[in-house]
Amino acid sequence: MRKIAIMVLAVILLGLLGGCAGKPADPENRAIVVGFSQLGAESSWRMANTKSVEAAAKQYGFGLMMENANQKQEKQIDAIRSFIAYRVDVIVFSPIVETGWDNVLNEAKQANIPVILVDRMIESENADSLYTAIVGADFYAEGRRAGEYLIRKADAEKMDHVRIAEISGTPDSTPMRDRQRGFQDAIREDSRFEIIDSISGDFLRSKGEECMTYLLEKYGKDGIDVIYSHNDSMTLGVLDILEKNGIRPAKDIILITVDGEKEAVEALKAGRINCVVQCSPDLGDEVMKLVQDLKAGKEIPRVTHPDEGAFSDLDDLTDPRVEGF
Ligand code: GYE
Repeated sequence: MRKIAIMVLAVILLGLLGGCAGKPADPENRAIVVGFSQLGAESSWRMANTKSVEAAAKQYGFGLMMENANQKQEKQIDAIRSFIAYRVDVIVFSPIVETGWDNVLNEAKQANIPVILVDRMIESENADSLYTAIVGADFYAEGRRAGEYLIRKADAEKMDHVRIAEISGTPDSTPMRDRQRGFQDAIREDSRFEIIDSISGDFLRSKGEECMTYLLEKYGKDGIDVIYSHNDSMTLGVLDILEKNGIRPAKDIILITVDGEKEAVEALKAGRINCVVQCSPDLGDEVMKLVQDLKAGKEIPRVTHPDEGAFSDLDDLTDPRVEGF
């Protein structure tokens, strides 16, 4: 109860503040309250994504109740239940893993509160009826881009046997599953490539360090040609370990990473990473636009993907569009 009271106060304050800064908030929107369950704060991508949602809610003049789940599914379920109890207008949430949402999303459905997924997907036999729309990246395409880069790189370097170690994201999460699948599909037909190992680093920098230490102990520096890492945070951890061990990243071992945060793009430009596959965290504006349209009774698209590409040492890195978030 106390928590709800605090959230209500926060929403009122946010609404008031929203009216003061930047573009004037639409007074029509003042009454709309969005409940946002963010999954955690595990990476720069996630922090940028949180900021994007907060800024967009403010811009649209919506009240925003935000709860951060610190990587715990139970906490996300609790947050969604509190949004239902408060009777927010729309629930926006970024599911940490794909499965296990049926009960709570059915409760939202019973309460007639629409759900918009942001960033990640859910898996359920009834998925179609459990959410109205999703705004998030096409992770399968990102995985393919990583694989396609590697094919070009192997051609350029005339490599004939390429041993790849994959450091994957949170098990059972959409980016982990689809970045893996896309990458595998892209290189599958090419017999030069062998994925020698795949271990989870949970999208965390500290675990990226642990994974790289483990991989070096197991295979030695000459036993690995490529690290394919599912996000920049883990890759930055990998860089630390390689450099500590006197191994030249991007030269002795090819590094492919996903996200495009500033530190990774700088490392790419400095020749310490080979390829950065972009994943945009700026999803807030699109989400709030959908909230507004939904509340206005308009049809909204079921799936929205941001435009994304990839930057690599085989491209012109002086192009001003090569920039991180
Ligand atoms: O790549 C990673 C974050 O779901 C796209 O989650 C997101 C991923 C992102 O922790 O850095």
